[in-house]
Amino acid sequence: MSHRRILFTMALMSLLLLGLTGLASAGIEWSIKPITEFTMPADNMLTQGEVLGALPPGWRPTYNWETFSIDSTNYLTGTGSVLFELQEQARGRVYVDVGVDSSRTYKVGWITKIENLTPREDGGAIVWGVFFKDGTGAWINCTEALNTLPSDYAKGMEASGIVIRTPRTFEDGKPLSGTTGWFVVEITMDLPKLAQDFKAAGGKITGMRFEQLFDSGTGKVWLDGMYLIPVQ
Ligand SMILES: [Ca+2]
Repeated sequence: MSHRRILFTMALMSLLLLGLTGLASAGIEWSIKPITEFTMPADNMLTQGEVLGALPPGWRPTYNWETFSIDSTNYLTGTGSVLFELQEQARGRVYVDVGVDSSRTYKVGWITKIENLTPREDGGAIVWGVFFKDGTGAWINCTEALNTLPSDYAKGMEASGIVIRTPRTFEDGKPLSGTTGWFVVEITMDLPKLAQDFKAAGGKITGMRFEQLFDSGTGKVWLDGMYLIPVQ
């Protein structure tokens, strides 16, 4: 193959890659941004997404987050937040399960903040994740699904079996740590597109699980509220 031919082939491959990336983008997107005030969306589907003097019944704390307190002095919405205090390399999470309309795009959000959060040094992190149920009610294997898609498909989110989570580390190579003000984490999911791209059994996504996970370390995490809203 001549030098010129090789260059042409490389250019063509680049174009093909760009084309594929464009076609397969935006099934799932995420963001983290600081906030100083927040109004719970009126169309929040998580009717138990607000902390009103007790743990919302739909929230399921597990691992070391089974121990928590209601904080009625630190919050942006409702009348309080849930505070998790972690000692000695503890691991904790809260998850919520919901049934969804497979034809919609949804946005899930967590209102949260941290204090003196110190992830364990060998890969500890605080992350936010989503799980998808297919048309048969089984959890979709996100690792297998992402393996068939362009590497930037999930915008840096990482699959781990049946869950796909925000990155464990950011541009500086470090996990979120220390003390912050309130911030909101949002993940937007185009369910028809994801069902197609993930080759969901039954051709659709019928349910989701949302989790906030700290794995693992010490410090404090507040969860002020959660919401799920249809978009478009
Ligand atoms: Ca609240």
